This record gives sequence, structure tokens and C-alpha cells, in this order.
Amino acid sequence: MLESIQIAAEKIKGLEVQGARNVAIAAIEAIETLAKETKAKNKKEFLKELSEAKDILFASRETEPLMRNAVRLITRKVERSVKEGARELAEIVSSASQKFLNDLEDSKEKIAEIGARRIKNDSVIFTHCHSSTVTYLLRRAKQEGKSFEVICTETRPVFQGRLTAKEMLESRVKTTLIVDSAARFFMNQVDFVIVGADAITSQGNVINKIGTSMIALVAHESRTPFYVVSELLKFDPATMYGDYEKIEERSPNEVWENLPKNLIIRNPAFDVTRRDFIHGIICEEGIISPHSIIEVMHRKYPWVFE
Ligand code: RUB
Repeated sequence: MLESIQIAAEKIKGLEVQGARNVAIAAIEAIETLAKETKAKNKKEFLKELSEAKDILFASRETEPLMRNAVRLITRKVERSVKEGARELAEIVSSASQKFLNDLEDSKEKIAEIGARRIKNDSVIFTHCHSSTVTYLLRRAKQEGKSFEVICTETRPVFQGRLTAKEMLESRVKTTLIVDSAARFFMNQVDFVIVGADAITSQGNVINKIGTSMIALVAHESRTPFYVVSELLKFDPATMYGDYEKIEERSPNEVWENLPKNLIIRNPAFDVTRRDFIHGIICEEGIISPHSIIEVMHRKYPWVFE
């Protein structure tokens, strides 16, 4: 019964599906399939299946609060329902999933609309890794007739920057790819930096692809504005209650396939960028200061604190 969940989790783990947004979408769709195919006879059995699915999905990648917030919201709707039949509860899962996906789409549109306004003609924009929210925003700016160019890092060890570069070229944006360690070399030639996010903590710090915090530091040094583009639901409520956001550590083989014996390789997937280095978070509510994240979350998504 958990086949759809296992398949989605494998794709997420193997980076076949990458980026926080796509990870959340894949998880929600897998939960929807599980609900459609369930053979559970009652609420208790159905909730057990959902709980197992949740554990598998959460373990697929640790640093993904958007996925966790989505799955928690959907399962909570089932838990709180007065209905007892598995069929009726499966329908609740379907409608809650559809609503979440639609809202996510609306957020992406709003973020792109707001962010595209920041792009002036002839500007040079620096980005790191592959964020579907960032590339969507840049494509939108291009469609609006803005002329700009993009510098993107290759993003070692698994080269997500190449995805960004290909998408930009498809949109006919002049694009330059650089090695990650050339970030400082190019920083004073760019107008601003724009990156995605995997998680936002209660203090307004942002977790994104490894290397992001170094780029933020370099941007700070050269007084280059550094923006984060993110749906608010990447906020991790657990950080408010004292937990640290976990930083996923991936296989050493991503860095060096046949590594010499006794060599230690560390391969953290993400790092933390302190809020003081972030000019603004471009989200569905507008461009906000990272300091205001808790207040904005309470106003817009109070259910995440439940
Ligand atoms: C991807 C990454 C992206 C964020 C945001 O890392 O760090 O910047 O996930 O992406 P990985 P999006 O390739 O390891 O998943 O805006 O698409 O949610």
C-alpha cells in the first residue's frame, strides 16, 4: 500500500526530484495516491498508513520543512475529522492536497510578480544552486521584457547550477556559469544575489544549499544586496521551540566516487545564512525583513504553530 510513498521517497533521496518545492509537491502527490489506493477499513487503519507514509517521506530528506508542514496539515485534517470511513477520509486527503498545491502555485505567482519588479534593465543577477522559485521569477521578468543577465555557480558536488543554466538559456537569458569558488571574484560585477530556501528558522535565518552562507558573506563584503526567495511555509515551527534545523549530510561518493582509503569526506547539503546578511525575503506577502518572520507566520499561517 505504501508503494507510491516508497517510490517518491527514493526519487527525493536520489535527487531525481530536487529543490524544496518539488520535494513537497512529490510528497503530497504520493500521499494523494496512497489515499486513492488505500485498502484501510476504518479511520484507525487509515491513520496508521498515513503515519507510516509520513515517517518514510520525512526520512527521505531531513531539511525540508515545506514537505513536513504540508504532510502534517493534510494528516491533521484526517485526525480531526468526525468521519470514520476510510473512503470519506481519503477524500479529505485529496481535497486538502489539491488545496495545498493550488496555494503553493499562487504563492509562486505572487513571489514572481513581486520579485520581477526588483529586476532593472541591464542588471546582472547572481544565483546559486537550482531553485525553481528563483528560475520561475527570472523567467517571468524575461517574459515581461526585462533585459538582464545571470551568473550562476555550478554548485558542487552534484551540479544543480547546470539545471539553472539550462533553464535560463531556454528562456534566452544571457547566462554565465562559474565554479563555486569564483563567487568572490565576480561579486562586485553583479547588481544583486537571489537564492532559494529550504528552511527559514524562527530567528529569520535561512537554510539553503551548501555555499549559500559563504556567498552571502561575500555579498555583504561588497555591499551587494542578497535576497532570498521563498514561500513562507518553508518556515520550520520546531525551531521556535528550541530544535535546531537538521542539516542533511549526504554520501561522500557525491564528492569523490572512488575515494582513497582512510580519507574522510564531509558532505553537508545545506548551510545557515544569518538574517543580518539578508536584505529581504521575497515571499507571497511581499518583501519582508527576516526579523519579522514569526509575526508574519502568525498572521498568515497560524496553524503551523499548533
Ligand atoms: C536545492 C536548493 C534550493 C532550495 C529552494 O537543493 O537548495 O535552493 O531547495 O528550491 P537540492 P525551490 O538540490 O539539494 O534539493 O525554490 O525549488 O523550492
